[in-house]
Amino acid sequence: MKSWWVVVGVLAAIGCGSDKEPKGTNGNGGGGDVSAGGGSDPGAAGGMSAAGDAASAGASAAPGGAGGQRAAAGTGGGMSGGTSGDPCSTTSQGAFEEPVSYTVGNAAGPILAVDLDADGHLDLVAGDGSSKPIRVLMGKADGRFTPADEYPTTENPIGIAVGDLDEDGHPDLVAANSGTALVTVLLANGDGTFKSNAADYTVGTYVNCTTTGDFNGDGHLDVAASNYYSDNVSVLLGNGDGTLKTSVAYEVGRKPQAVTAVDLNRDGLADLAVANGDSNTLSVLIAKVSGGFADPVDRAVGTSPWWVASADLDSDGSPDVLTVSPVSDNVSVLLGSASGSLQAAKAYKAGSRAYAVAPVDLDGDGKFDLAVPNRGIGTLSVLVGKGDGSFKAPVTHAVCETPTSVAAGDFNGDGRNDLAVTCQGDGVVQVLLNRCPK
Ligand SMILES: [Ca+2]
Ligand SMILES: [Ca+2]
Ligand SMILES: [Ca+2]
Ligand SMILES: [Ca+2]
Repeated sequence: MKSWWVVVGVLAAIGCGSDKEPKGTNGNGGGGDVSAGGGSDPGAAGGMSAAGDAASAGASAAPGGAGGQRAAAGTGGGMSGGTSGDPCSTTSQGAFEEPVSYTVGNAAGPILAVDLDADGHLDLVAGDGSSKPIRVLMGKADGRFTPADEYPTTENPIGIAVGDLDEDGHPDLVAANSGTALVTVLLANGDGTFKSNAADYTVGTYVNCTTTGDFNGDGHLDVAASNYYSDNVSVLLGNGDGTLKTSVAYEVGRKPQAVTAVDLNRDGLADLAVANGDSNTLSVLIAKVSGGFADPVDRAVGTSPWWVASADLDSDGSPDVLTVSPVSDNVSVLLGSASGSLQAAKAYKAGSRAYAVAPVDLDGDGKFDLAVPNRGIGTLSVLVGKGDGSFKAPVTHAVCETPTSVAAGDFNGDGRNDLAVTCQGDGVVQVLLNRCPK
């Protein structure tokens, strides 16, 4: 049996990371993605995303958050207040409460918000680019979280995704382990803990991101993962019992950094959108009814795209796609159409070394806004959405020094979307509760 809310709510939730540096920047690791084997900069990255894929289940993502189960994404920030364009300009101290920090790994990049124990409160899942565990923080009614519990994967889980792979109604986790060319499936017990028999599946070299969706339309969730050094994505069809078939590789652009599942042509089969870090493109792979995928169609986006997300930004029923560039410091928005093709990207400025993007309604007007952590300057940019797929100039909020990823959802159940930001180096996730007026 399939738990519908899981399918609708968290199908494409992903959190990805990479310890590669985007070309053209000189971050901690000294730039360049040329260091084989990884490791120069534990962290770069991460992101979050999510809202979108409701499309895979035939529904369109709603920008609102309150619902609880969806893993929307967001951003947030600290204490700047009141400038024109601020989503909460009527408050004197800004949109968010003082951040509350929770310890996770030093190389924490990816983060997801999902209700693991079905208690109505979103929980947080954080990956780690420098060690083995995934960390799980259980949400409480007041928007606070328990200290992290650790679940081992094989090595450097810099990408994470959720989905009910064994169809027991509980969202399970998939980790992309960059250090081992493996994805790990952690099956959930439904109370926030995971079974001890985690299973590993071979994918490509330096797998950095993973996502779930039903690509072949058999009703069972499948897994896809992007392989940085293999220039492809691996697709592992699900058997419905928590196990996966042997991976099949599909070529994409150079150095894929992130992948998300989204049903772009709304035929009931989840498709793939892949950010190619070294091609400066987005590859779209439309799933075929006969199995597999059509050849990729590429669209130019910002330089060294680092993250990909999807949501129906203009509420026309067709999912749209976003990438973020830490070199161009902007978000590329590609609006979808009923046929599944994407329009040319429009760029929206974010901040220095924009690292991830989360579409989420932060000001409560029912329209998607964008939350973007800026790793270069320790800020989060909020781009208020106009509802037609375009966005206002960013409002900047101060957060931790090196924010790399963001997840969103209504953590405290007050009907407003809150944010969780991972802080690389600080080894924490900052939770920012939204206090915009309703
Ligand atoms: Ca929960
Ligand atoms: Ca399937
Ligand atoms: Ca499709
Ligand atoms: Ca909004």
